[in-house]
Amino acid sequence: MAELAFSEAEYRGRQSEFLGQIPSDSLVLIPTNPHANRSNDVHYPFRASSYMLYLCGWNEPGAVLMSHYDSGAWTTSLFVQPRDTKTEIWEGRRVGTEGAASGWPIDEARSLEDLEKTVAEHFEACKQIHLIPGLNPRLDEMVNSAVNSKSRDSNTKDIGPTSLSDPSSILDEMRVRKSDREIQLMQESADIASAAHVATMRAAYADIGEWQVQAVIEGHFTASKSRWSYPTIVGGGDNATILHYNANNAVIAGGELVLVDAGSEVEGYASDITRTWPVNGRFSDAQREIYELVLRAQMAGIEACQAGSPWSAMHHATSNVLAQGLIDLGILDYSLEDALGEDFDGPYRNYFMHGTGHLLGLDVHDVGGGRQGDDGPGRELGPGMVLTVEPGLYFGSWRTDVEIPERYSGIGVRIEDDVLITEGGPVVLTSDCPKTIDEIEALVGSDR
Ligand SMILES: [Mn+2]
Repeated sequence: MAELAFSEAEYRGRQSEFLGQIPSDSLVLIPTNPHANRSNDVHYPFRASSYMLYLCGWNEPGAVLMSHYDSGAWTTSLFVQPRDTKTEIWEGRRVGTEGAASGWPIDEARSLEDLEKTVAEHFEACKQIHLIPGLNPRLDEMVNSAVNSKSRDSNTKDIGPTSLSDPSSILDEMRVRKSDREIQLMQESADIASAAHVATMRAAYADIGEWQVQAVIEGHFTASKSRWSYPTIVGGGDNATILHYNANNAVIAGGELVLVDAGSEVEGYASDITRTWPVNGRFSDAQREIYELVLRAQMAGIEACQAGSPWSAMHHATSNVLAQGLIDLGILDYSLEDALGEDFDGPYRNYFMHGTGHLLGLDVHDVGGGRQGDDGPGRELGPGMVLTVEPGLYFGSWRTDVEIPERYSGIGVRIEDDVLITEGGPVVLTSDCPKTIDEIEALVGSDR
């Protein structure tokens, strides 16, 4: 096989676990992402769909993975861009059908030029189509018209597909628990991101630009043959109180905190780290009070990441610490019970507006859900799951919806680590990234 992220046996095992849950009178179609257009004739860097990476590791645009059942077994075909020297001179070398057939964990490789004809032939032999929609408009259209058409053949001879479904929930469930090799790749991604955060702390100084912090982070990703797994957030001062801030174009004054939320990816697997620190290397008393509270909440959240606990356990653990801390600092004038409110939706949420974490994997907000729902405590945590623990407190001076205490106005703090659930307790994959006040004060600006 080509230099793929996983062994052929691991890819084949995933395919058979997946197809084992699909009725044999089905045709299965898994397209990858298109090569997205940026403007005019320029494209964004290509990133394959996570399902395609998961099932066979194919990393070129436009491909379609097709499985059909025949003579007692599933056959999996991959439709790929064929070799084409004139196009390759401009766009880069292609693996092509022969390369795909010999190097990838599939039964046969075909040219995308034959996709429509081949798929149409297979329609006749199947009753159900399982397609991940929204990725390949031409395929969506073909499949919809095949399922909806009332042809003479389908009316009189009962030929052709009659139902269409999206198989992604089966794959999502499989992706929730990571294999040993997946965990290894996620550890590599966590190590790169940890080192990148350390590098930015070392390189910081008063009046540094948010974009310069971003450059150090992303420069480290690139130098490590990695790239970001989501757009880097660098928010100085008040900008840290905007959860998905990414303008990254303001100067961070000495005395202000900067919140850096950035992660890399390795073979498609994401890391996701947030650190918050003073650009001049010294926490003020007010900053220290909020930071220590968020850190205590985060440690309590990590401790709650135990196999067998409900998903909601870590959110409840962080919420308890934050609400009590807000009372102790005089920010909330309530009993703990009232500050937490019914269903953990009380006034402490004025300053902590998001969830405590999410699953992490091939997607940064990974599939498989898990969050606390209206009707229960959410997914049970189990070995092999990787999730983030990321409480925060935000006191945007610009807020008009709630009262912002003067002492803490303009402070936003979030601390985020990536945690692997094991039978022996939580393992912090991002533990190489310092987060205590002493460690941070020693690091920030130490390159200068
Ligand atoms: Mn996150």
